[in-house]
Amino acid sequence: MDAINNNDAVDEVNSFFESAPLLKDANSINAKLTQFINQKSSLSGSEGPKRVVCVTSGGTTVPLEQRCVRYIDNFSSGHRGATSCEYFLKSGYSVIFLYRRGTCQPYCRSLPDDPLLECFELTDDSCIKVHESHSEAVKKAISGHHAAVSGGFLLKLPFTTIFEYLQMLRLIATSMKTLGPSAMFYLAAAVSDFYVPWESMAVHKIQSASGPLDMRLAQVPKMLSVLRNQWAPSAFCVSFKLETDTEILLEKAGNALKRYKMHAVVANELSTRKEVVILVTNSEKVSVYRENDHSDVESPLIKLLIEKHTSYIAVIKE
Ligand code: 9Z3
Repeated sequence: MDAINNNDAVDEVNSFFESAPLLKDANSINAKLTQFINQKSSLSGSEGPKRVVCVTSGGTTVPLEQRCVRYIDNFSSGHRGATSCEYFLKSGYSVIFLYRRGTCQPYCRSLPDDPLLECFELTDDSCIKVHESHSEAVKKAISGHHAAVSGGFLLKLPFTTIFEYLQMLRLIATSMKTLGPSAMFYLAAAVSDFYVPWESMAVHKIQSASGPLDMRLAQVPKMLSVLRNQWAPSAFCVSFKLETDTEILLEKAGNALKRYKMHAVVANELSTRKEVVILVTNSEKVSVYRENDHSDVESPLIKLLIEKHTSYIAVIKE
C-alpha cells in the first residue's frame, strides 16, 4: 500500500514539473550553484565537506493568468529567512539564500523600508552622502553583505512563483547532494498549498465582465518527501509549520515531522512568531524564546539547530 502511495506521490511531482513553465535562466542558476558548491566540496575538513545551508525565505505566488496580472500570495515578510541567514553565516556556514523577490534581505534589517531614498542625500556639489542618522546601519549592511558575498559564503537566488520556487529548490537540492550530511535545508519560505496548473490557466487577463469568477485550484504536490527521499537524501532537513490556531500547531508539526521524515520542524504561530518558536524533533519539543525585546529568536534557534546538525554528521560518520 505504501509503495502504491509513494508511486502516486512521485507521479504527481513529475507531472507538476512536466507541466510547469520552463524556468528562465536555469543554465545560469546551475552554473552559479555548481561553482558555489564545488568550492565547498573541495574545502573538506575532518568532518567532510564544508557545511552549506539552503535557507528559503518569503512566500510563493500562484499566478491566475499566464500573462499574469493577478495572483494569489502567501504571507511572509522574509524576516525569518534573512535573519536566520545572518546567524548561519556568523556560525561559519555558507548559505544559499532562495528568496522571494522584494522581501527582506540579510544585513538590511535595520535599514528603513525605502533605504535608497531615506539613507542617502545629495550634497550641494551633487555628491551622494549617507544621512547621519542611518550611517551606522548602512555601514553594517554594506560590510556584512560584502564580506559574505565576496568571500564566497552567500549565494542569493530570487523566485516569485510556486513554479520557479520548486524548480529552483530541485536544482539546489540535487546540486547539494554531493555535500552529503554537511548539507542542511532550512525551509522557512511560505509555500502555496494550492495552484492553477499551467495548462488550465487563462492565457490573457481574466475579464471581469464575465461575472463572478469560479476557479478550481489543484493541490501542490508535497515536495518535502521528494527532497528527503530523492533530491538530497543525506541532508539534514528542517521545515517550518505555520498556524494561526495554537490548538492544532503542535499536532500538525508532529505530523509533518513523521510524514516527511524531517529531522526537525519549527512550529510557529503567526502573531508570536518573532518571540517564540517550538522546535519539534523525534525526541523532544523545545520552546525557544528570544532573550529580550531587542534580540532575535533566530539566535538561540540557529544555535540549537547547528548542535543537532553536528550530532547528525557525527552519527552518519560512525
Ligand atoms: C514559517 O512558518 C515562517 O516562520 C514565517 C516567517 C513565514 C511565519 P516572516 O517571513 O514569517 O518572518 O514574516 N514558514 C513556513 C510557512 C509554511 O508555509 N509552511 C508550510 C505549512 O505550514 C510547510 S512548507 O504547511
